[in-house]
Amino acid sequence: MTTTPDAATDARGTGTAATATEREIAAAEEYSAHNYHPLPVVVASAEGAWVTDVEGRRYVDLLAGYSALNFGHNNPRLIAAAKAQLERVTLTSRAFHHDRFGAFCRALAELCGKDMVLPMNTGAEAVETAVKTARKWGYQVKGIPDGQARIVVAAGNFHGRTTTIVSFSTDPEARDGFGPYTPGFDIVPYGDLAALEAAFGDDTAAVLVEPIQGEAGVLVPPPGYLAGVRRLTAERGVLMMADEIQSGLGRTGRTFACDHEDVVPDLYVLGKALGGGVVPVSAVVGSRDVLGVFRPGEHGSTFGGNPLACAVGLEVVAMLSTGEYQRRAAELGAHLHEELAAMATDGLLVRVRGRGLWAGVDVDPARFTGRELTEALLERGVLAKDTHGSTIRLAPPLTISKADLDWSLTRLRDALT
Ligand code: IF1
Repeated sequence: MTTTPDAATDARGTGTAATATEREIAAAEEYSAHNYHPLPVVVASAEGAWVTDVEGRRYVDLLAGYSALNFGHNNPRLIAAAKAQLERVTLTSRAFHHDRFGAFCRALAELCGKDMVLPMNTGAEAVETAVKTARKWGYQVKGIPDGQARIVVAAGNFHGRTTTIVSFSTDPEARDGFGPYTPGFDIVPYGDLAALEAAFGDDTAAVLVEPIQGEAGVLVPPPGYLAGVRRLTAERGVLMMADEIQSGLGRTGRTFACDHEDVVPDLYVLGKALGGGVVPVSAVVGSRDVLGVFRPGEHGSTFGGNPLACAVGLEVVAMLSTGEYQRRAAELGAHLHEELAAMATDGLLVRVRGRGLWAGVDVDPARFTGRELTEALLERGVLAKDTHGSTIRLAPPLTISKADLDWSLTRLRDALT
């Protein structure tokens, strides 16, 4: 048999003929740290809600980069904004001003109804920024004795993977083996206002909370919880910091998940979709009396607020300011939840949670692990991601057509039957 040298040599150089998929997976296995266990699909290109693998097979993407791809793959407006900026200037560092920065910060502040923006890159960096803001504000404004500031967080949280952030994780996988841990955090059950109030002391600077917990399985808190957090924090002079990195920017059918309870936190923590799936863009957004605590040299990042990030982020904010994507997420989300509820009624699913185009679906652990279900979906042309146990999460791009959504739901029903 004649083969090309490429096809005859896999990444281990053992000379075994392999498919393009097998070769790529072998290379990843051999040359990358094993901190992920991806599904066995190798994506080569994508458009809208669809991705194509190296063998030419097509899949509907129901993960959408954990909501980073709210506007779909290769969104023409975002790609055009990025291309135009690529031809001009991509990086200046914050040592100099550049001509995309002010427009982006102003537009994002306006979208949030706030005064100021502190741009960073990844979600974890934005969360770290919020933690530093809370501490500095606690000392400078609230008068907490130096070094004593505390931040209340919720059990089951996911806020990122830095050493400080995993210090207040309750997930052994995320946390164990990475100590010593950063002190200064109090953990209370999610959705429990009495426990939150009991955790408040004179040294409490802030509450950090996901309005809907993603990693925990798209957990929607009891009605009134967010409004209660807002009321209690306001009463006690504590900052409310909402991690809307995954829940924000249209996903739940409103601009922010906090909007569902008419709650405006002191700080919005944003990421993922803010970069349109093109570049990493994150930010903390707040009022002048909170974000105004920073002085030059106290915080920053080489890449935060770079021209390319600002050009893409500005386009993202412009797209969100019409409300069109939020409406789509609300309408298609209602349809998604109706269809999932019907599957639950038919006994195919155990439980469904979520809001807008975002769902956490529990299956019978005796029938499937979440991983097994995502593998069955992969075979049927649908990409989804499991989370702990027998839960999968569904978060298609907000741009998905109803027909494509229905196509993937038919595949889900088939996989479950
Ligand atoms: C991974 C989860 C999703 C987040 C919230 C901050 C961050 C995230 C609410 C940090 C990141 C990601 C990261 C990704 C898996 C993923 C995730 F399952 F772990 F929880 F989306 F559901 N706040 N979430 O959801 O943002 O630093 O990653 O930009 O593999 O770690 P980042």
